[in-house]
Amino acid sequence: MKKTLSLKRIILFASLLVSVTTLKAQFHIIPQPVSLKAGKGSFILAKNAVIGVNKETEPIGKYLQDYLNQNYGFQTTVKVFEKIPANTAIRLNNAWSNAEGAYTMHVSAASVSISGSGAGVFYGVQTLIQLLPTDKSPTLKVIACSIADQPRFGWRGLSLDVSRHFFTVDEVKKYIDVMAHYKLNTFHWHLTDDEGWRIQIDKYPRLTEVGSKISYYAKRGEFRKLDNLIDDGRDGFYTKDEIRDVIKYAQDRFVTILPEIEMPGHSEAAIFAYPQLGCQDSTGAKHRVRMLDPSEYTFKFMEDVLTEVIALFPNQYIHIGGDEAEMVDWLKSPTAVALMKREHLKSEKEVQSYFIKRIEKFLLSKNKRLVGWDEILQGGLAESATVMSWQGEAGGIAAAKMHHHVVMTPLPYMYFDAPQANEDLEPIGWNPPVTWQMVYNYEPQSKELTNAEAEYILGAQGNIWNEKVPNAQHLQYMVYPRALAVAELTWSPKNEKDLERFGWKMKNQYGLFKLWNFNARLPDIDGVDDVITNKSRFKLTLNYPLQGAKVRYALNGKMPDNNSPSAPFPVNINVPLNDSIGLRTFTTWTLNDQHIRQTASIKRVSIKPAHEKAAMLKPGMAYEVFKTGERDIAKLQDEKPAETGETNLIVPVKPVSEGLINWVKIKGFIKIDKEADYELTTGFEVSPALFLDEVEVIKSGLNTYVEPQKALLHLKKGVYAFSGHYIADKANENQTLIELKIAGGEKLYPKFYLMH
Ligand code: TNX
Repeated sequence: MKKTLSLKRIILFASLLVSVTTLKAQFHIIPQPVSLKAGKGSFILAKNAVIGVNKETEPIGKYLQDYLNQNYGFQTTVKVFEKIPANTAIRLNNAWSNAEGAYTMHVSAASVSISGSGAGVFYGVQTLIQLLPTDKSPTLKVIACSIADQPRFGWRGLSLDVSRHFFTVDEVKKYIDVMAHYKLNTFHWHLTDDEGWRIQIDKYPRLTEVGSKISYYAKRGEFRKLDNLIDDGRDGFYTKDEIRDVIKYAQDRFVTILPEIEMPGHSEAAIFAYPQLGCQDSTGAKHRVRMLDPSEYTFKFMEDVLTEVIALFPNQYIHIGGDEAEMVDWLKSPTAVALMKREHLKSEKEVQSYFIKRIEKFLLSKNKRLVGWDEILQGGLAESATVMSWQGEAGGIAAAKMHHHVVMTPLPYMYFDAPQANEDLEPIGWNPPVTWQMVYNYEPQSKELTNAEAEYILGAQGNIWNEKVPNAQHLQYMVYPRALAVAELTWSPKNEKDLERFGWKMKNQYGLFKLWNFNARLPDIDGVDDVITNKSRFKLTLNYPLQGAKVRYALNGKMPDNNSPSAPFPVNINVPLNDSIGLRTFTTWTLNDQHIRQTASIKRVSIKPAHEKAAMLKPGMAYEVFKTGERDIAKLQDEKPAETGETNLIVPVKPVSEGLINWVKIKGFIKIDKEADYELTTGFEVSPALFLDEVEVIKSGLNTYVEPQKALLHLKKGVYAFSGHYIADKANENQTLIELKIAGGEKLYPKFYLMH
């Protein structure tokens, strides 16, 4: 009896497992839909299928028709109906919905039906596109399912800096295209900056005649050396017709364009074209003159420019920059000094505030709303301004508390000009690295806000600055796959966040990237971690999620390259280990000859059990908390801890006041009941220092997403003394300090193995 029951249980458990894994294996939709249920069977989309539409959804039907044609060579027909007959293969129904962007989708063996308001139907089509196979077969199989979906935030943004590097209309369209595939809806177009003015303005033709040819002038020695750029720059600008064309293209994809015209700083190109705009008495013509003089000429000029910008862009928002203004220049400008006197402005910050407020007033008179970087808070925030918080979250939080709308785009999480893995192995970028995991874990509605204040957060946005981006392929490499994390964190419900599932879904996007010829950065090889081990033979299995990828590896040698011998995955490495070896890998896949480099070191140590007996110990570990300004842990030797206690894992710490830090020291034993191979890691994003039998097994201070590390230890029955330390901060308050599992097996519960 007992036997049959457990057998039944096993079968039940196994079938549960199967359904979970098949569900996983089929639905890798990004962003994660609000609700998703698997159906029975699948729908076969034929080459000549009919797409039934209403008048309202006809453009979306045509979009889908084009997509199927371009990517699969299908010849579908779009038919307009008042009421679409139920036997139509694909039905795009215009339906009332109370949430912008909401849709439902039902895929049965017979048909696909998508309903929603305009944007909603478009998003349903994007979900359908993600469910299509990515190889070009004569029929396309779509797994049956029911989806109800809608976005969490209205602002799901991605920026593009076309000043530091100019991108052509086609390159910009491709960028918008892929944004739309992931339901991102706001394209922030950074059109002007020091290194180039990129938008035609009829009233001031020199802005483009001169201001868009900065690299030409730099080469002739007439503009400063562009040594902040990785290349010599790329000249170019968009005519008004081209801009209208891009706006239309974006509208067809339910993407709003936010144009940015920088002021009063970052204006070197404009000043180079019209020197009268610059600060009269700045650091001298040979140096950078990037500050606008707050003169009547400048205000008139900028209002004229904005008038033409407003006439082009339908967006209710206009971004006027406002970041990194070198305001000290104003203290030397007779215009600014006179202005301060006339308007009773006490500091250069108040001049900036005056500047922005005047521009805001102008925009409001044209029924437009001002967006600016968080520096516009300095000297007093303009009354109706929306703040883009980039220097961390502080500006955004302050603005939301003042009941201003906010778009969160904070450093480091939303900055895609940072390398996405180990900086020594990645192309040059602004440091430190920002991994997709860091992007994904970002939460736009800070805990510091009340629910009512959090309502002022419109959403979040990923930014890319292109000083170090020499072409469109590299742009795609930098922005993706990280932008997929922005898509999910701005669209999906907060409680649907799942880092592991997202990581898995992300790897399943490469079929689409290949189909679109889109150069997203390739995933890393699984298992290339720094390892500390006490074993004398080391066996490592390297796995890669993309079929047909090649890996080349070397042990203790040079970095392999295109010419090194390659092996298909999985790669098994089995080596005797005396001291330590270095592993270097080089991965290529079919896309654009991109390659990913990774390194790891494997080090042998010896670890002995302690003399203590488990029976004499208490469960949990001991901790001490020091509240101090001292960053060097060694200097805390003689200090008395502010708090002590014991815990099963999470050490409770209260926040410290400005300038102080919480140092945490932990101590105890790990109790091993069964001799086996164990894996010890940490769940901390920035790792603690961990010692086992006084041997350092986890190094402190490493970003574990960038430098993954683990200890692989053969442990006998007994207890092992451990100690560790780390700085407790917001980032690690909910993460697990010590994670122990049987190698390749299940995780163990800390309350069963931690002793002191
Ligand atoms: C700061 S992010 C800037 C950009 C630069 C970036 C990197 C922001 C609002 N301003 O103009 O490209 O640093 O140099």
